[in-house]
Amino acid sequence: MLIRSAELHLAAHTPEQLKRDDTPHIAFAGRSNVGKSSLINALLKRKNLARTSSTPGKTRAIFFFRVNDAFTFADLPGYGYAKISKGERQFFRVLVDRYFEFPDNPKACVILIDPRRPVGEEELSFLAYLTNRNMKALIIMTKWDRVKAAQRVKMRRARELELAAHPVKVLPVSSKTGEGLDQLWHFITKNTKDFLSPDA
Ligand SMILES: Nc1nc2c(ncn2[C@@H]2O[C@H](COP(=O)(O)OP(=O)(O)OP(=O)(O)O)[C@@H](O)[C@H]2O)c(=O)[nH]1
Ligand SMILES: [Mg+2]
Repeated sequence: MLIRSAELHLAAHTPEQLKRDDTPHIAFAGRSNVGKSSLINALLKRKNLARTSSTPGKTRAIFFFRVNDAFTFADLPGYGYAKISKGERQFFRVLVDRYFEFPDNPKACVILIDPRRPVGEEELSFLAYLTNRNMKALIIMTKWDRVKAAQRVKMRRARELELAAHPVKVLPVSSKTGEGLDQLWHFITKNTKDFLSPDA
C-alpha cells in the first residue's frame, strides 16, 4: 500500500467527543500492551504516529488516524488491564460501545492476541459482540518475531482451536520484522476498497 498521507484526525477521550465521518474504519482492539499502536505505526511506516510504550495502558482514548484521505484506523484503548480502576474500565467500555454503535462505521475490526497465551474470555466475548453487529473481524497473533520457529505451528493450532467456534481467520504478524503485514493490508483493502483511489 502506498501511504500518501497519515495523520491524527481525532482523539476521543469521552463518548461526546466521537464524531461521525464518511470514511470506512478499521478498528484495532486487544489487551493492553499487545501491540496495537505499534502495529498501526508499522502499517503506516511511521515511527511514532500512534504512541507506544512498554507500560501497559498507554492508549487511554480512541485515536483516529486518517489514511490517504480515504479511510480511518481507530486505535482503541486496551482491555483487560488490571491496574486501571473499575470505574475507568467501565468508562472505556462505554466509549468503545458508543463508537461501535455509530451506524456508518466502523466496517471491520482487527483483534490482536498474544499467541503465547490461551485466548481469553475477553477476546471471545468481543468476537461475539462483533458477530452480533455483522462486523468483519481478523485475529492477529502479535510479536510473532518472539515466537521460536519450533513452537510456531503448535502455537498457531492451539489458538485456532480455541477460536474454532468463530468464523475468523488467524494471522501471525510482527511489527518489528514486518512479517504478515502484506496479508493484513489485503484484509484492510478488501474492507475499504470502494473508497480507495485507483493508484493505491
Ligand atoms: N518484539 C516485538 N515487540 C513488539 C511488537 N509490537 C509491539 N511490541 C512492543 O510491545 C510493547 C507494547 O506495544 P504498544 O504498541 O504500545 O501496545 P498497545 O497494545 O498499543 O498498548 P496500550 O496502548 O497500552 O493498550 C512496546 O514495548 C512495543 O515495542 C512486535 O511485533 N515485536
Ligand atoms: Mg496503544
